Amino acid sequence: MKAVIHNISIECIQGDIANQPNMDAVVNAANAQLRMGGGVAGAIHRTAGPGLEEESRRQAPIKPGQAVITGGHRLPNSYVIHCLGPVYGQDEPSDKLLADCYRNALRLAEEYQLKSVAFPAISTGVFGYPVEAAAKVALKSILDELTNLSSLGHIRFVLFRTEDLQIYNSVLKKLTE
Ligand code: AR6
Repeated sequence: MKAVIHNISIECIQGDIANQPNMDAVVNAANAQLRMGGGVAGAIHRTAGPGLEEESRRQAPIKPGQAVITGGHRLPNSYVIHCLGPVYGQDEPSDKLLADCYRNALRLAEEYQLKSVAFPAISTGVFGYPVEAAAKVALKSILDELTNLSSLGHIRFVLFRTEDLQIYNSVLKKLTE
């Protein structure tokens, strides 16, 4: 599904965050040390090559809710924005920390004057955040920021699983109609 609000398109698709050509940046669901890891971080680091870890670890450690930016190395994107999501039930308040990830990532994208950015469903894998609750926080925090954006024109959510895409689509529909 795709919604266009304030001239900014927000879409949800199913796919691999490490294979998003034509997006200026992809967002990494990182660990605090900005090392390779599994899930999204594994896919991004595998495709980007060792240069990404070399560059990113200089900015580590990061705290839940924080975002930092590096080059994209061998990814088809110029930049990677690394966010540390909250571990559900441990890093509190989880909803605020998850919203901080999206807000801080968008602010970095604006600072670098990016036109497009692709997000994964931060914290919904190893970190255990329930998908529907995470989708509400993610989409609401992005919709709330739209009036502060001037260079970004395209925001994409890349969901790995069919069920997660359905949940994101229905939350986006509810929040925008
Ligand atoms: N593309 C898009 N989404 C993906 C991909 C992919 N290639 N692979 C998994 N997902 P996770 P977290 C989905 O665990 O919960 C790492 O090991 C997945 O189905 O990557 O923030 C780091 O090193 C889930 O819905 O991120 C950290 O230690 C979502 O992406 C820790 O896990 C996020 O899953 C971060 O945990």
